[in-house]
Amino acid sequence: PKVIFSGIQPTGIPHLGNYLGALRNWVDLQNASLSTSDELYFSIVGYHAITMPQQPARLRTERSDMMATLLAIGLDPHRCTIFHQDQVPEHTELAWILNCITSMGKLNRMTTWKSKLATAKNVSDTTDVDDKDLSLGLFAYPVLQAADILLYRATHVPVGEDQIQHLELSRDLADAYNRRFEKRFFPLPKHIITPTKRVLSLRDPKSKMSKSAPDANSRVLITDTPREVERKVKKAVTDAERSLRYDPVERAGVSNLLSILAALRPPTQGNTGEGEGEGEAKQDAQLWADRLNAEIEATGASSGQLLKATLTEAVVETLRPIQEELERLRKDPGYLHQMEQLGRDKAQTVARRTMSQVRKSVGLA
Ligand code: AQP
Repeated sequence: PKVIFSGIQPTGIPHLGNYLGALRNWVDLQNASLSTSDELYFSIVGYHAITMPQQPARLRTERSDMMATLLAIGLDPHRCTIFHQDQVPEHTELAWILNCITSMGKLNRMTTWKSKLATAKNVSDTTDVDDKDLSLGLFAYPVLQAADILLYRATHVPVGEDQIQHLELSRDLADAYNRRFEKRFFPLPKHIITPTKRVLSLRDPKSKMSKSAPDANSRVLITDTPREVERKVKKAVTDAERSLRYDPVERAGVSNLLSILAALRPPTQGNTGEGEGEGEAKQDAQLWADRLNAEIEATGASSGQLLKATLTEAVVETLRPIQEELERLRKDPGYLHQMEQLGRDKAQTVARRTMSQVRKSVGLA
């Protein structure tokens, strides 16, 4: 059986990229696990959230909001272990041990680190900014992520495309640990990628949709009201061509909207999006383009307007039940607290078992 682990930072309300690239896939995996004995761990990674400057009061709210969100999208705390990483201190203990077998050179090559470094250089008016301005914690971020995964001896990790390099590092570290301390102790985790592995910014379809992008119109949050969704989708970058075509190179804006639409409403019957490959995802986006083109032909509608109206409706419909459930859960802090305890206890049992073996193998107490 598989052991599946994935995490999300409590750094704000998830956007459609987080939802389609990761969270919805978690629910699909949970539902698929009904007929298997796969184990599922989904973690809210508070220790990762403090690698960038953070306000304590805000972090507190966002931690519990994220727990409510995970329940609202349909994760079942009795079928999965849903927990706060920062309630299980073994994560930092294993991270330390892994830090000691990770080379600085390897971390220096991580693209997420390099892009944070580039951003830090851009926003500073001095030319000699370097890694002094970013924290050691941010540099070691992927090692903590490896510790999260390995602590549960996970075999599979569902993530978006931006995390593939980090997952390769987890595999390298598992292998390095096994060679040095105990043969075959950690499985080498594999990634599971969703067909919508990279949702792009609505305003700048060259970059990914991201929580930290300064333009709030670049992302749809899962708590956005129908009016906000409509407004943001209306402002999305498209082009002036009469018909639609899925062409991510030449028509990035239109193609991004088509793939979001196809992910939310798979055009082929019986197609749930589950277990789908990249090929089918492209095909689905093109099928939507064909369907809308037929309507453009018949009615003379503008391609951009029709695509945006259809997408708005699909987003609003997808988000409605999630938002209703989220509202209900936010009013019930007692239940959320209870679910946090449940998750922590389940995670801790496994984490303690792994660490006691790790300490022994490494030669520690
Ligand atoms: N645009 C995206 N498309 C597909 N998947 C995405 N993920 C993030 N953005 C996209 C996936 O979401 C999961 C949670 O990631 P996280 O908690 O690390 O969130 P994040 O990366 O902090 O979210 P952002 O928006 O990317 O924040 P920034 O860019 O501000 O740091 C992961 O599985 C990730 O792959």
